[in-house]
This record gives sequence, structure tokens and C-alpha cells, in this order.
Amino acid sequence: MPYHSRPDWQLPEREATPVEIYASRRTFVASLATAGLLPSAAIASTDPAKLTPLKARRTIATSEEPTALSAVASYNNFYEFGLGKDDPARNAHSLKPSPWTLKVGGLVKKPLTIDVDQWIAKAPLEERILRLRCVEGWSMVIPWVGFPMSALIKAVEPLGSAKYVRFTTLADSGQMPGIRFPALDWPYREGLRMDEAMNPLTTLAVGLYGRRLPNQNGAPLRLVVPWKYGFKSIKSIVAVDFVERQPLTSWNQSQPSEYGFFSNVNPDVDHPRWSQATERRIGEFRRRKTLPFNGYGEQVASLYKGMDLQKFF
Ligand SMILES: Nc1nc2c(c(=O)[nH]1)N[C@H]1C(S)=C(S)[C@@H](COP(=O)(O)O)O[C@H]1N2
Ligand SMILES: [Mo]
Repeated sequence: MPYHSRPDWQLPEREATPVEIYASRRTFVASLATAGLLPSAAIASTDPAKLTPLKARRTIATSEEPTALSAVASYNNFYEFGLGKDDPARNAHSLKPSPWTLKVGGLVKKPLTIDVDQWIAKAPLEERILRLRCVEGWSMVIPWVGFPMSALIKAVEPLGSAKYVRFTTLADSGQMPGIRFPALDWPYREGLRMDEAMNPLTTLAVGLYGRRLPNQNGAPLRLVVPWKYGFKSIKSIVAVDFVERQPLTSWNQSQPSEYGFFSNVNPDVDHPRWSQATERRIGEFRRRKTLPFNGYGEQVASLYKGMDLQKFF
């Protein structure tokens, strides 16, 4: 879908507020590390307060209240660190998000090997406040920091034969205690169709709440696809590959009848074991109605025109 003018969630340049993060006692530690005066392990923390601040211009907002940082960083799904909601925050200190190399290749003219720290330092970062709806029936509103996936796609110049994008998470049992258990077929893999990956809402996040990503949220770089169930938003990415055929993805592979390749948020298609009609917004008492495409239908419904969304779930 061509992106004419300005969608309503995108603020005009002059109204967009730069998110200035001022140095505090805690960020002093991070700045020492950035200056090379401390080993990078000092910033490889699960404590968001200790993470490096990022400057970003707010481009996508919502009237909804963001979920508290304490919940965003302590109630997680990241099976490489355990299956419990609090396991990632407890265990992810062993992940080393810096230095980190991202390889972008496959059917492209200009494959790239990216040093993620250097990239974060010079990329124009945006703050994008987006809803996240987990297939399990809970949701959050998260102020991500990152950039549109389309910027990376344009940089590598995909060939005409590239129809899908495959994403791969790190799989290192030394850093990730959970991958010793066969909960999923590691490495965690996800995929998008090219037009989905190019949609302006598709985000590569490097931070949240104005700082680098906590390890448990997928440091140093993760995908955010806000109109799809949360498992599509793959964490701690080491490879992005452009491919011709629909790629195998971890959840679809493990349970194809429960987790489709598309997995667009859809209140009308129940999970075989529970309803998807409502959700629990973390921090709220009553359940709310789940919206088609997680409320982003205006921006993405046209991607699926003519598709049977009961069949292609
Ligand atoms: N590599 C990897 N990525 C992952 C997961 C995972 O287990 N491993 N869990 C997914 C699921 S089910 C959800 S709901 C979101 C949760 O993101 P959050 O913990 O930052 O809220 O991450 C997704 N990305
Ligand atoms: Mo999820």
C-alpha cells in the first residue's frame, strides 16, 4: 500500500517532541562504559536504569497510557532464558549484547555486516509507542526506540526474487541457559512477507523508555510488528535474510495448528485452546476487547485483501 500523506499516528515534524534524556547519577556509569573506561559488561545489565540513554524523535504515538517500565522489563517471554514470565529478567544478565554483529544477506544486491553499537550511534532513532498483544491473551503499550525496518531493506537493495524476510535469533547455550531444553527448535526464527516488512509500522527496536533495550526485551536489536501476535516480534537478532519462499518459523513449525505464519491479531479466530476475543492489558483490572490487527487495521488491513483470514491465520 503506498503511504500517501501522513497517517494519523504519525506526528508532523514540527510537533514531534525530541526525547531528551538527561544525564543522571546512574547514566554516569553508562557514559564511563561508552567512553571505554569500564568493560562493556558494566552496561550489559538487566536493570533498565543502568542502560545507556538514547536520543529519539517521537514519530508514532497513542493516546493510551504506556505500560509501566517495571512491568515491561520484568514480565517477558524469551524462552532462551526460561519459560516463566520472570525467568528472562532473572537470567538474561548472561547475554552479551555488545559487541554484536548483525548479518543482512540472501537475495540482495548489497549484503551488510553491521556492528550494532556503531549503527545505533549514528542511526536517526525514532520513539514509536506501540501496542504489543501476546497470543496468550495479555497486552502492553511500549514506547520503543528504533527505526523502520524499511530503512534497512532499502539499504541492502533486495533483488526482485526476494519475497520474504527471515529473522534469526542468537542461539548460544553459553549465554542462553534455556536453549539446553528443547522447548523450541533453536535458533528462534521468524518471518514476514516483503510487503509486511516494508510497512511503516514494522520496527527494528534498539531501545525502550529512552534507553538501550534491557537484555530480557531482546537486546541489542529486536523486531516489533504491532499488528501481529507478540511471538512474531523476534528478539536478539543476529541474521536477516531475504528469501524467495515463505520461511519456516519456530512457533509455526512446533505447532502449525495453533500458530500460523501470519498470526495477525484477530479477535474472530480463536486459538484452539482459548478465545482471542479479549485481552488483559498489564496493569489494568478488567479485560478489554481485542481489536482486529491490534487496532492497526487502517494501516495494514489492505495487505491482506482477498485473503481468507480464517484459513491464513
Ligand atoms: N528469540 C525470541 N524472541 C521472542 C520470544 C522468544 O521466546 N524468543 N518470545 C516472543 C513472545 S511470545 C512475545 S509475547 C514477545 C515478548 O516481548 P517482550 O518480552 O519484550 O514484551 O517476544 C517475542 N520474541
Ligand atoms: Mo507472546
